[in-house]
Amino acid sequence: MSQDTIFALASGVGRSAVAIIRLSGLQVKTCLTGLIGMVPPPRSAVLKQLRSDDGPIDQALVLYFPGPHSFTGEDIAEFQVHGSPAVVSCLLSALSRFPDCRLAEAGEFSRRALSNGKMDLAHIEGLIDLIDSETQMQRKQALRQMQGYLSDTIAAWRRSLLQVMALVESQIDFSDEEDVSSVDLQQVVTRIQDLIASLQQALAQSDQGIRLREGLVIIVAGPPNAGKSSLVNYLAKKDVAIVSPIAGTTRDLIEVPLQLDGFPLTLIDTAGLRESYDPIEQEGVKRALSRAQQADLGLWLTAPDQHEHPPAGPDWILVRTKADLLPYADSDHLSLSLHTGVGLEDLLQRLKAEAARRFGSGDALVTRERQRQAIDAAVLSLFRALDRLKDGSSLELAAEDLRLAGRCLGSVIGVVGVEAMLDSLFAEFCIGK
Ligand SMILES: Nc1nc2c(ncn2[C@@H]2O[C@H](COP(=O)(O)OP(=O)(O)OP(=O)(O)O)[C@@H](O)[C@H]2O)c(=O)[nH]1
Ligand SMILES: [Mg+2]
Repeated sequence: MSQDTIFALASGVGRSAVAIIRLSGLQVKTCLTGLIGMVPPPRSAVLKQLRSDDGPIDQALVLYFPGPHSFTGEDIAEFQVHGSPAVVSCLLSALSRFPDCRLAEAGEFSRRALSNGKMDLAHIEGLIDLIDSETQMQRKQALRQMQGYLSDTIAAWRRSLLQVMALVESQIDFSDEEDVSSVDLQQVVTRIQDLIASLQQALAQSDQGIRLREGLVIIVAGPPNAGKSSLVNYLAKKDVAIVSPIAGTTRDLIEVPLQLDGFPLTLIDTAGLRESYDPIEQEGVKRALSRAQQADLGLWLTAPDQHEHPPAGPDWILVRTKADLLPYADSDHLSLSLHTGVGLEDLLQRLKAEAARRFGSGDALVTRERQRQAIDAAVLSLFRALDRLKDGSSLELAAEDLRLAGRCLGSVIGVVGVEAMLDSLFAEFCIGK
């Protein structure tokens, strides 16, 4: 790891009341002395004039967090300055003139926290997701991960695995003495089975955890003039799409991010599906059909005089629009009217139910594909170990499978075999984190 002292703007870019610039590494004390003439007492704010060789920079609240009890584990200083782009750039350039000091790369502070054992990989993934969270359910899930929900569980799983491994090793040691105790072997088998059950339970909820990070994609499709754009505007609570009585109004895909009960959704308005000679409309229809393939859920809208069926694609909710023009209720459709408001609450309830079903209650343990694959691989190794123990083929090979399972679990929190993915993970961070 580089020995450089790194610094970056930790708060948002642009004008603001306060901007925070953070600094981490061996030169922190030198920089503090150079800029404010002192090193503040640990973890207490001091109000000081920041000065460089060119004169005063700004008045700032300055904090000092000596390592190892800091976010990165190194000495850290924080400058809370006035949030003007000119102040920020003046301070950043003053910092860059100190020896061995440079601007941080994306995620570099967190990467140091990982290297110095302040956080593990699952904590860091939670932190990334917390910064990216847009809805309340996403925030809750990310905060839990950042505070160690998955990490602690992995640690507990690894502890029980270690106990099982110790039992197996002791059987190997004694196996040349006459009787390998079948009681002990049975105990090992039961413990492995219990562990597999907990891992599988976590995997069963992983779809929900992963989806909550990514959001649910709902496509709104149907024949032209069905009222698709009108409904999208209603759900988005703003005029995102043009509405008109002319069939074929919408051509492009219009994506609108939404929140429903704290769950993240993306609603996509599409071109009305019909045969057309207009090449632009044809392209719109092609895009609508192809996007429908990737959506999680579809709303298939038809007006009372339209009887088209939805194309292959996601699960469709059949919606009859313009119910105000309909003399009778249509039992296999959800009927609604934007003119009278009838059926709109039913649609919202239905969407909330679909979201709740697909996202779960937001307490999934596994929230990333990477974690799922590692736990999946651990389960496979555990099953292999079980087979070997049951048919008594080889204790040594079973022990090896258990070790392998341990490595897979270890990779979830980054203790083994994750170097290759770190670069891409930290690139997900903004600079300054
Ligand atoms: N009577 C009635 N008319 C509606 C209702 N909802 C929408 N409309 C009208 O239906 C017409 C078509 O609405 P749009 O939302 O543009 O329909 P669309 O499905 O997006 O149409 P394309 O983009 O052309 O595929 C407009 O004139 C709307 O005002 C409704 O609930 N009742
Ligand atoms: Mg439209």
